[in-house]
Amino acid sequence: MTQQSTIFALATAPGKAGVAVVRLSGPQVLATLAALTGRTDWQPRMAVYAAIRHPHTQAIIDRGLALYFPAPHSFTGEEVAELHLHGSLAVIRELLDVLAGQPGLRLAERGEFTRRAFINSKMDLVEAEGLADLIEAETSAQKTQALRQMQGQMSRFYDDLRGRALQSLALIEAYIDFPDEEIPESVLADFRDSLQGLSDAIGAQLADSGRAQRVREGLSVVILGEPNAGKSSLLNALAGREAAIVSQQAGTTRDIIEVHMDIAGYPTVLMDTAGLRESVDSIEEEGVKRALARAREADITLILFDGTQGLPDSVAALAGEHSILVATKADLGGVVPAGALSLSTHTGEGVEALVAALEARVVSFFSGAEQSFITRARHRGLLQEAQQHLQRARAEHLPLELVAEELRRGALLVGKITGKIAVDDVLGAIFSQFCIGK
Ligand SMILES: Nc1nc2c(ncn2[C@@H]2O[C@H](COP(=O)(O)OP(=O)(O)O)[C@@H](O)[C@H]2O)c(=O)[nH]1
Ligand SMILES: [Mg+2]
Repeated sequence: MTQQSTIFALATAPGKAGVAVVRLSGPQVLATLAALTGRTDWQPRMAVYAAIRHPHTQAIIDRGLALYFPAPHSFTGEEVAELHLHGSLAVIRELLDVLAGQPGLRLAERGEFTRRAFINSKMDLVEAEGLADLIEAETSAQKTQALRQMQGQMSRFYDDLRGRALQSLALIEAYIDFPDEEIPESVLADFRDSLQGLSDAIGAQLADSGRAQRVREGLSVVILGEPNAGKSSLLNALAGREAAIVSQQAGTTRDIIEVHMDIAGYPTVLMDTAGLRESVDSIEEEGVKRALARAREADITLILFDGTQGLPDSVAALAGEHSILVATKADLGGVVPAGALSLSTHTGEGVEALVAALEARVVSFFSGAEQSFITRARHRGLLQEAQQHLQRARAEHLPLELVAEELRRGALLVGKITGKIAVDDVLGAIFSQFCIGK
């Protein structure tokens, strides 16, 4: 049997800093601590101030704190140690070199600490993804959701679904095993009810407008309008920087320019698009095509028109319930139709009101997002497949053997979400998204 290697990595961001943390996990942890510090009297989770020395030359690498977390009460469930040293490039390089030279030690791969935590049942896949999201979180809503997921709120939902499916399966299998027993009608009716309930719970999540997924990825806000309507100027005004080129020359913006913004604590992706017009230029024409495609997928569209020119019918036609109509260049005068906002990026008037209107839309889109559990396309895909099997299982007059088979497949698919049924390629895809040291 090959012994599990002991892995190590810089757990803090690389670069100069006050403190750097190097983490180790695996069977050689205590031996390594002894080799580096000469000490063997480690108390669980007690920080010890020590000189960290080169094991052969005894030259001091740095002085710092060392902590020991005995298995299984550690992040990975294995023997773990942390070394808190000065965040110096030279110190870190020397320590990592020394560790690499120790027998049985090697640098961790991306996400390998978390992968080991999963293998040792410290967390399931959905919780591990929550941890990845927490590290990626930039807005407060992302942080709150990631913490909920990391602490098992989404996992409980999936575990409950799987448990209910397995219970129904057990019931059906009992009947299959005892074919001579008379099945009371009421029991079958209960069974059908519980399948219905299961399917409804999944259906409610699938029917959600993707709020939890948008918390991770950002709500899309697309700016649309004719050339020179002032779209790029507005994007820059909202972003507070010159992200897009502003020009009197029509057709300047061709590709889509994205700016990530925090609106009321929620992540949004603001997109500037090519002006909508008939074009002889094939690149611009492609830009217009992309603009319209993005607008169809957008959560919110800002429909802009030059207030001095009025709202063209072709632009008004793009407005839907997710749109905000905006007359631009208010400093030049013009008439604003009812229901539209009016602003000028040159004087700044009306920009605050637009931001307030956007905030209100964003907050209302996300309200109740904590009832929404699907945070990733991976979860949605598996849940959709599971739902298809459950719906087939509910077909009238389906032989019980086939009902059981559909239920088994449904439960299996739900199990894949949390990793109750783990497939190696799925694990690779998930843990490779982590940084080294996590
Ligand atoms: N007077 C005035 N001109 C503006 C305003 N916003 C944009 N413009 C001008 O309108 C022209 C087109 O602006 P731009 O943002 O590039 O429009 P886009 O083609 O829709 O992206 C530029 O010359 C801008 O300086 C505004 O609020 N007031
Ligand atoms: Mg533009």
